[in-house]
Amino acid sequence: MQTTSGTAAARDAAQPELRYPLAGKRVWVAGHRGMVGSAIVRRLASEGCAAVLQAEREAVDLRDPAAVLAWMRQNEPQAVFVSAARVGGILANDSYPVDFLDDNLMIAANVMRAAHEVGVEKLLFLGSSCIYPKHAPQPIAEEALLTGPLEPTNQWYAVAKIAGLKLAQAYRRQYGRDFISAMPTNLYGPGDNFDLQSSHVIPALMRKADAARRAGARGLDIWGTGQPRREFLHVDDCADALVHIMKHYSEDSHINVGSGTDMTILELARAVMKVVGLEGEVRTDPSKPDGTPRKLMSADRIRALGWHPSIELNEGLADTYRWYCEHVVPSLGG
Ligand code: GFB
Repeated sequence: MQTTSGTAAARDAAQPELRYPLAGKRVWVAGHRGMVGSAIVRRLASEGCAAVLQAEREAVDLRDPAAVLAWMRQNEPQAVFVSAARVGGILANDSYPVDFLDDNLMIAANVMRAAHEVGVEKLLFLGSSCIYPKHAPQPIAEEALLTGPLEPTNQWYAVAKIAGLKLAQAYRRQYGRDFISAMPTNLYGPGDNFDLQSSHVIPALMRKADAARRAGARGLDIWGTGQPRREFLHVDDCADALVHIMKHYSEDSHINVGSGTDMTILELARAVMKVVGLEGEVRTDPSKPDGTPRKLMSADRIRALGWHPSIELNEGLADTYRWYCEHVVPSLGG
């Protein structure tokens, strides 16, 4: 039976303090063309912002400090979502270490320095669950940061994201800036990258399964052993969480953004086959890297802040597949 204090605690968790309302604010979504940035722009439509600012890539290269500062001075954002990043799946991370380390360091440093100089009121920096040690205890709490060696395939990206979250903390500590960081788990959804060499696992498996079904083939080829476990979150759930964090969270520590459950890549492959309508077996390829064995993040902190995901994996996969069929398949001539 629920106690009175339990009821009060549940109510407090459901209604966290509104620390930073976005209504009436000029909000910049850095990286608005990406999967996460475009989802944040969609989500902000119901927040009553004065403006949702978007910097086109041709107009400002976020790796160029002078260009970022000039754009910020001209556009005067009050709040910033740093969702711009060079991202990719396991193979891209492993193949282009300079791009993943250098681009992401530059983006984090330039956007935060300019935000400080123009007096941005609140900034949310986005990282990734790969910041945690390869063998962190599961589910991974925020405190596990820097307690052990990283997964080698994505250490370059992870180091850049760790530097970014530390930089946000440093601005908070040295200058009192309200800069915070969120670490989303593996994301998927409309707007994802479906290129087989550089994508994450969900778009890759969806594309391969769709091509096999259209060709009348059976079975799905996956990389690795199929045994690694991953936690997946639909990008619209992620955007909802990020807006929630922007409004309700103002702490030194970064905060995890996840669904709270994980599955093996083999289970994921079967779920994708079902959504796509492909019959047959899943064929593994142990010559390809598995990466981190497991990275389920603790969702305790974000749950305590009153946020829960609402999109089930099968529903999210179906939504993503519809988007793929509508937006990507035609360009493949399929
Ligand atoms: O999504 P993914 O590329 O990234 O791979 P990570 C997840 C798992 O799926 C790995 C397996 O064990 C892959 O071996 N997998 C199976 C496949 N088939 C495929 C396939 O066809 N394509 C791909 N891509 N994977 C990334 C990091 O790690 O996660 C990034 O490299 C970032 O830096 C991102 O942190 C969230 O989960 O292994």
